[in-house]
Amino acid sequence: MQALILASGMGTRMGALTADRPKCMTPLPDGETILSRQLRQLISAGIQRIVITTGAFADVLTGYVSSLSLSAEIVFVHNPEFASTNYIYSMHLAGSSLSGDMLLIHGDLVFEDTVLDMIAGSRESAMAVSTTLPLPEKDFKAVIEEDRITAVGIGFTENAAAAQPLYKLLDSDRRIWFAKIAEYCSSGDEAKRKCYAENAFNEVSESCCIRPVDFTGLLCSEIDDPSDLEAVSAELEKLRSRSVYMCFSSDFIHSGHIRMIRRAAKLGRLTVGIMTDEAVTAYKHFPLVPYDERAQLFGNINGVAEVTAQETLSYRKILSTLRPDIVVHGSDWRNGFQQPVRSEVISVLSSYGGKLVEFPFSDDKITSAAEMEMRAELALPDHRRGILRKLLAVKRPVTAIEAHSGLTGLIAENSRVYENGSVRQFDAMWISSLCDSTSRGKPDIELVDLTARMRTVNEIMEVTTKPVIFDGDTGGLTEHFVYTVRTLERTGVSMVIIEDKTGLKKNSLFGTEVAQTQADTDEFCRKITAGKNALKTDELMICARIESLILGKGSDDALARAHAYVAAGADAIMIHSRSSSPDEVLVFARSFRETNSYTPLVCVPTSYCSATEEELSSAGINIVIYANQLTRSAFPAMQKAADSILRTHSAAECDSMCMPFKEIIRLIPEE
Ligand code: SPV
Ligand code: MG
Repeated sequence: MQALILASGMGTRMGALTADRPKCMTPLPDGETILSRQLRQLISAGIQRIVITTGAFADVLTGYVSSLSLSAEIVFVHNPEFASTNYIYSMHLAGSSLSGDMLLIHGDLVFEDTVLDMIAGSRESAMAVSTTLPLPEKDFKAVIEEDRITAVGIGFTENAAAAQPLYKLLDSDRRIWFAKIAEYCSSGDEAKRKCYAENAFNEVSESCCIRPVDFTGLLCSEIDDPSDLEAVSAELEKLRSRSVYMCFSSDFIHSGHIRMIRRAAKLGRLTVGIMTDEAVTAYKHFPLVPYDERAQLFGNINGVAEVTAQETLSYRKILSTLRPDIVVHGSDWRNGFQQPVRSEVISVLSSYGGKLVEFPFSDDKITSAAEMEMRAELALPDHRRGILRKLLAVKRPVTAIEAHSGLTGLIAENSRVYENGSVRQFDAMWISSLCDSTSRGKPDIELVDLTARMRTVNEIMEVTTKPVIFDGDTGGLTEHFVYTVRTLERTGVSMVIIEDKTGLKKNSLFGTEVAQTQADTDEFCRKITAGKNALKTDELMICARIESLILGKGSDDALARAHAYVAAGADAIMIHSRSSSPDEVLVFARSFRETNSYTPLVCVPTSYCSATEEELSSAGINIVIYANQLTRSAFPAMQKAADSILRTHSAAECDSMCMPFKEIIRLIPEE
């Protein structure tokens, strides 16, 4: 790509500053001139051929440029009629020296590197505009319609944005505009050599596609008179101390991140926020790489001055602490669930004069390829098994939902709701004995054997990445349990819950309506200890489930058992209840926490479904399991569909209750 700098003008409004030199040679505070700054920026952006139009003080200008010993090819095109024409004529004269895509810049424009990057990096023709700056009275405005610039000039106000003469023109647009310019300049009409080149553009704008590129918050100003020079000089001073913030939640670094960091670092001193494990967990999944390592990785990238922890998806707290001048983000968050986060950032920034700079996001392919790879890794048994323990350290409560098949596993894995710019999702999956048995049309009496249960576990694990909590019923004979835990450990299960029952187990929700026997405490303790001793890692957690409340034995019995099971090695305690109120579970949890603050507590609010996660967690519960809701909601839906077909002798009525077949075939993404 090449560049055209228009530097033929007289610059009379600059007074003494242009008495012996062209305006583009006006010195800036840091020792550069407007032109030498532009040339340096263009060359460092990779531009190797630069055409400069000259007019007033042409010799001074060419001599000055050659004294700069630049590494790019510089071509001068002189406009001998500079005093009586406008830059449209200089562009006309330069036209034959140009080919391909180009940048077009007025020689009195001062802009920062990022603005040039945004324009030069645009895939389409582009012009620098600010959609939020007030419309300038005497300077250019661009009319924007459907994200295209349809006219540029001083007089427009409707759908207009402040615009600066910094363009990228793709070859096709350049040809169209320059052909019109040639027509203007060869028409013999003097007025058409004195008008703006944009007058010609406005006649052909329908055939061109120039996109507005928003430079709001960044320096991009023309210098027309000494007061402009003063304002721009002050801006340049400010740039030196400008602070920039951007945040990453990623486990891996790819070329897109490096590009973003490079661009952000050009804006000022860059602090990178790294989302804490807790924050990443809440919004995506438990990070593969822990916070400290991620902070080190990002901290070592060139351009990153500092790293800091961002504790939530919301930027409010960190922005209030750091008060950066600029926040950088990919433009992808304008759509999707992060919109409220973005709005909050804009409002916090505007409260103290900070600005948001968004870079176009073009790394979808790299990101999704890396994410696919990461998902594969997340699903590996050795990775998945330890996640629940890690989750327990950063999140309360951890939530799990029942899954009994690949499909319900996918629902547990992928269900998300977006709430105020944040995401809510389940943390883990519960492989319920009730639902696993029910889906096979069998009673929940340990009739479905371990081999069949493991088939379900594998089916679910094959299509998911979240940790699995396995309902181990009574755990069977201690002599069998020691083998079961090893099988679960090898498979990547994170927790097995065994209930303190003995004999023929029936589902707890029957309570005392059926004959059920609670296990002897010591005997159950021996099972727990044997299970713990059989394990090869300390990642698979053995959770002891207490049935005292179910069997009407009261809270004291439950508490005594809980302490005994913990002493025997239980990694967690599940307290079960079939009461319609959560009170007995809450009382148990609070009492247990009086003497034990560390052992995770698990509960299953099926009968006391009115309990909220907040209520349970504030009493000391760590894991809330929604144990059967997918099975219980699917069954009536299926029953209704079957009844409807039988009743109406047709599938027509039932069709409206069903997912469209186009969706069902796309429900399972192909990898
Ligand atoms: C299960 O889901 O299989 C359970 C929980 O064990 S409950 O059905 O409430 O006993
Ligand atoms: Mg069960």
